[in-house]
Amino acid sequence: MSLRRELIFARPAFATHFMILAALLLLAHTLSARAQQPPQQASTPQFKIGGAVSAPLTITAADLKAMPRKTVKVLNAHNQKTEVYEGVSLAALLQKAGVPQGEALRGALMATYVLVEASDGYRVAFSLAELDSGIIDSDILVADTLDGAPLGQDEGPFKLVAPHEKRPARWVRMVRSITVVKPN
Ligand SMILES: Nc1nc2c(c(=O)[nH]1)N[C@H]1C(S)=C(S)[C@@H](COP(=O)(O)O)O[C@H]1N2
Ligand SMILES: [Mo]
Repeated sequence: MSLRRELIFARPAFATHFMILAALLLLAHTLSARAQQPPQQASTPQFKIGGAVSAPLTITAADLKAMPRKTVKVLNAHNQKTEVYEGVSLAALLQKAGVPQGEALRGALMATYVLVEASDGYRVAFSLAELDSGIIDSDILVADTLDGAPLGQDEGPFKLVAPHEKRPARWVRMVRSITVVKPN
């Protein structure tokens, strides 16, 4: 260490001032970085469709209302109630994101699957083939209403419903994202 540096840092007052200055600079930097961030999006209800798709999408509640609507009447095996869900078919949403359908669904796409994730971390998979109308008539839909009313906080705003399954285990409450996954 040079004599000059030793002299400077040997003086406690200088070291203290130096540290206060450094702390202030850090604080100023943090505040300005925060100010530059875009404001938090007001939580408009939405979910994402992404992964191996040609046109990743963010679907809002309004987008869903504007798409062709489908209604299913189904017995919920859990509560033994007949429920009417309304929403948009999952196949139609995937088509909007550019997922190949019909004759174009071949080769590696036959092993490609759709991961539906909820805000509580629950995840469910469907293969693309079981959502393709050229292979099977799927009635799986992303619903936004139950018995005519918007879905509540613990279920919605979006709920994936697979009406023909015996247990509602692949029904996904609070859908947050739909990701197309092509395995290696
Ligand atoms: N988001 C989310 N959806 C979910 C689950 C979950 O834990 N989280 N559990 C699943 C299972 S295993 C079942 S049987 C049904 C239960 O539905 P219910 O809780 O609405 O009766 O929801 C399915 N959907
Ligand atoms: Mo379950």
